[in-house]
Amino acid sequence: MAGSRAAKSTADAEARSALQRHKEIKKYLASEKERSRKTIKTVLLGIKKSGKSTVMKQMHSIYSNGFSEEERHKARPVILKNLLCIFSSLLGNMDTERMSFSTETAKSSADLIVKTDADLVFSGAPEDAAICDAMKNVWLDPVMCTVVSENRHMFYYDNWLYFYNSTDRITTPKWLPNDQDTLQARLWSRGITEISFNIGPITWEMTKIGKYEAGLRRKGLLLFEDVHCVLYVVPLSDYDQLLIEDDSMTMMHEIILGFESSIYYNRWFKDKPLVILLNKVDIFKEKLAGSPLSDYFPDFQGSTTDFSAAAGYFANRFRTSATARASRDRQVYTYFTNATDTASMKATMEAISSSILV
Ligand SMILES: Nc1nc2c(ncn2[C@@H]2O[C@H](COP(=O)(O)OP(=O)(O)OP(=O)(O)O)[C@@H](O)[C@H]2O)c(=O)[nH]1
Ligand SMILES: [Mg+2]
Repeated sequence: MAGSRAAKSTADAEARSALQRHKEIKKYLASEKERSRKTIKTVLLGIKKSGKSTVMKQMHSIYSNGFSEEERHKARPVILKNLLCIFSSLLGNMDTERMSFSTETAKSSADLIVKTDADLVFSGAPEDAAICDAMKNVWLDPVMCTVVSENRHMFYYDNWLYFYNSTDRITTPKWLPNDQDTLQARLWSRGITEISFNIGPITWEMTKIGKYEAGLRRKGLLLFEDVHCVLYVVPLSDYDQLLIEDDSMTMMHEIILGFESSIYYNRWFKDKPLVILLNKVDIFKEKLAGSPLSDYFPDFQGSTTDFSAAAGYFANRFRTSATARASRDRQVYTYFTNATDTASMKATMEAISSSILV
């Protein structure tokens, strides 16, 4: 009896010691893994509407398994406001002499939308439901097909059709945005946003600078001090956007000049790898046939519909325009992206992570 108690206590002691060893090994492996982890600090820059927030949201969503319920709840009033702006703009552009609604309900709904304060906050109040119903009534009217096709390229933000086409779903009471809706919610960004995420052994610390305001510039410079690389977002689809102040130039000419002076030759980024995300390839591709690249960049030799040649032309411009006057060893990498496409953004980020910066 006494012998079996002694044997049991020896076995217990051995089990405890094995467990202790197991814990120590686990701790050691975790600390080794942490030691081998590399941190890449990066700043995300680009002109207004280039897609910076969308890239940030993608990183957040991809590397933390989608948006949380709270984040989707927060996106709801933003998207409803986006939708209200879309309807107000469409109705504002509608030629009322030529086009009219087929029902009284649609007409009175349109009147309600036009009269609604553009600063309305969708707080969940009963009035929200009335506006939602009004948007749906207008959306159901056949005249809207003509209005939409006439306004296809007249909008202040690119993806208005995504929300417009989802009006039925979005205006349903208690609708909660899904991941793609949350990603597409359009909110003008201000200030600095930071996120951190892991890709394999690399921890990315990404900082987005919203606007180059005076106060931000100071903070921005502090941030730039220890960055390892710069991510610069370029909206390719701006190749044919003429500047209001000088219609011999497009937004893309201005971006290329701005890239050279504020990024390439910026002393804070000297010797830092520059990763250029040539974004909005989907819109770029769609625009090319109707708006030939050579009309705006006469040295482009390819055919009007040759997407690869046109996209390659810009990749080349960004890689070589500045290097002609500076070090040829400077690391400038270009990637084509559609920031709204989660799978392709994941693949791009992983390619950047593994092939360039390890
Ligand atoms: N189709 C398409 N739309 C895009 C792409 N990237 C961004 N967008 C859309 O373009 C609009 C502007 O994108 P944002 O990410 O808000 O741009 P931003 O650079 O943060 O803009 P600011 O905050 O104003 O500086 C949004 O409606 C996005 O959904 C893309 O690659 N393809
Ligand atoms: Mg933004």
